[in-house]
Amino acid sequence: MATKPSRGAFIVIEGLDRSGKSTQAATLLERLQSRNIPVKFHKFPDRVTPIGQMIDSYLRSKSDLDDHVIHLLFSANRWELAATVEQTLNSGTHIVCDRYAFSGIAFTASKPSQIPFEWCRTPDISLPAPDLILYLDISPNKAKERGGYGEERYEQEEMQTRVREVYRRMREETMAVGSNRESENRPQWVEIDAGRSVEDVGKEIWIHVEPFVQPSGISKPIGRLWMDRLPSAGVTL
Ligand code: DGP
Repeated sequence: MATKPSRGAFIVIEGLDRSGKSTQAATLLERLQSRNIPVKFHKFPDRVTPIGQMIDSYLRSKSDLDDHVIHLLFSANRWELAATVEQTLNSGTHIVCDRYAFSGIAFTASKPSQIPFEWCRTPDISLPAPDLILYLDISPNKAKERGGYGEERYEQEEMQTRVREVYRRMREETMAVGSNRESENRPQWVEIDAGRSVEDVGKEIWIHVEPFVQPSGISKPIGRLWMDRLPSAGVTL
């Protein structure tokens, strides 16, 4: 029987639309469950909650909202589950999560309204931080060839090209070596070539995930996203 780790690992899968995130999340869950490793799955946006239903309606172009408003709803949708995420991790269960705050920045900052990157980050500051981000990289051209493309609002090649650029910026930022405590606690960002077969991508994902799901667990406390981006000097909150 598998022993419970000190806390579970928070593993996020990110990428462009049709990069294979949902398929890979399902494969990863199966792998973990077949080894009796405790794991829970989350997907953002969670379209079931009242906020999620508003997001769903927007994504399917059944309603229209100001770009700032929908951005804040996406963020609120993550905050709705933040306490549950923490409880789950602290109970020793791992989390596999399909999209998170990185999608929030990537998609909003890529819109023609040119909302600044830093504005997009702000509402998600201090959310529970993932330990590992698996970024499935695919060219927008290749993603377009995959089934179901174009059904929802953001599934256009030009938009996805900008989204990819913003993801690249976040990758560089996350991987940059900093000197302060917050940066030591930053998640690990792994870029995976998602243009390959489902099996090959799945195998590579497992190589990166395995060290995070050992029985010894994760010993460091759950991090908080982007705390180093809070205004500091002389500001009392
Ligand atoms: P999915 O259910 O994974 O297909 O995602 C739905 C769409 O919403 C997809 O085009 C990516 C986009 N999206 C996901 N999270 C956010 C977010 O936080 N903000 C914005 N603007 N878009 C997001």
